[in-house]
Amino acid sequence: MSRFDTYFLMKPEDVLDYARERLDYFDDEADLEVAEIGDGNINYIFRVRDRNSNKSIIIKHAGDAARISDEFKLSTRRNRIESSAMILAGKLAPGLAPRVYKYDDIMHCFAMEDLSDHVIMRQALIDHQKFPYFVDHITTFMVNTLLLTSDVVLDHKEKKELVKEYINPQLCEITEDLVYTEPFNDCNKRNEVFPPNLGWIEREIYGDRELLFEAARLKFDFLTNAQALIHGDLHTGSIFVRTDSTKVIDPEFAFYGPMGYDVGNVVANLLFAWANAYVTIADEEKKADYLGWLEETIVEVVDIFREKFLQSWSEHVTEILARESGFDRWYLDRVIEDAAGVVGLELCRRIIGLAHVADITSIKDEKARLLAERICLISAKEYIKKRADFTKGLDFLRIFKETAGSIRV
Ligand code: SR1
Ligand code: MG
Repeated sequence: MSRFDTYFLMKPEDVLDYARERLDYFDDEADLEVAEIGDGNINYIFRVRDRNSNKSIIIKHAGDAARISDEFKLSTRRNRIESSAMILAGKLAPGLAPRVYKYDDIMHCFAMEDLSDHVIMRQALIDHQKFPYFVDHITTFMVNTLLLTSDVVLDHKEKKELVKEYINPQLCEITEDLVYTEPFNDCNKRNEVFPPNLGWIEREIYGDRELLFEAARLKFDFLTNAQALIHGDLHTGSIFVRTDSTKVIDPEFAFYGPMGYDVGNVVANLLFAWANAYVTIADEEKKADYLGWLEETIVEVVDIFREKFLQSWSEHVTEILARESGFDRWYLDRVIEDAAGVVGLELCRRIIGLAHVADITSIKDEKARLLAERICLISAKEYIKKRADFTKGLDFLRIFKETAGSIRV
């Protein structure tokens, strides 16, 4: 009998014992230390390191509620989905997801590669760092994980088995509420609006019936379009970067949903970095240089995603009717249209809803933060309402830059 035969919420000392007893990773003589390093909204993340060899590992552990709020009661089994989605992503997109060493369905934790030599991309962008391989890596990750898990490539019965395996109702409900509903209708009274922006948001967002109608259409697409195994939370806080390396983490929201949800999340979170740099970098030369890199990155994420998607389609398509001439472009244009809608939703929800982003909340000057929020929200309305007009990378950038150039607060 071991105390790890029955689930309990582990404290750091328990994790040390767990690593000794249950992981076949450290030597018997290892001198282990542990630190809780998580700052996410949901789980507990521990790093266990052997002081002798400097070998280390990450243990991700699920509690029965989200860390951000006890209101979110969640099954501790959620990291089964997370660890298996991470393993699958590593197979489909080699090198772009951390290695998973073990999943424990009793203690509801899994052990994975320590990425201490990487940093979380959101903070790195706030610190104005550049990542020359990011576009290549993230577009490969998205094309491979999305297209290769879809009906275009997989046998339809095999795909339906995966739909079952990745059914993820509780985490999807969080997204349905926090991304698709509450930013447009504060029905659960959980929104956290920056006070100087409240009147504007009540009038221009909650009061815009056309916007609410389009958000409803997008919500029903998210609820019903089992297109591919999506990451489901692909923001810059879910991406670890080093100059020459990108690792996508945290696929706990994975399920069969619309491909555009992942693409839109990446683009929206690069736009948050743009808004941050636009209002915080004082030196004009530095500002132009960094905004220039972000702009190129945003445009290329869309354009290179398109290129690789069509290439991969031509290599991997198995579905007979999907081979019809022109169907690939028609399908891809729908993905990009969905992505534009999601850009708008993500821009709204990270400013209006419960879960904010540091790109915006770290802006200390009140007027500068208000300006950054308005750039995001005014353009968000266009991404959502006019999503059918978005095809290329420049379409995504243009609306944001035009908005920034035309508003004052
Ligand atoms: C209750 S969880 C809040 C947010 O954190 C996660 O990273 C997801 O983005 C979720 O919407
Ligand atoms: Mg996360």
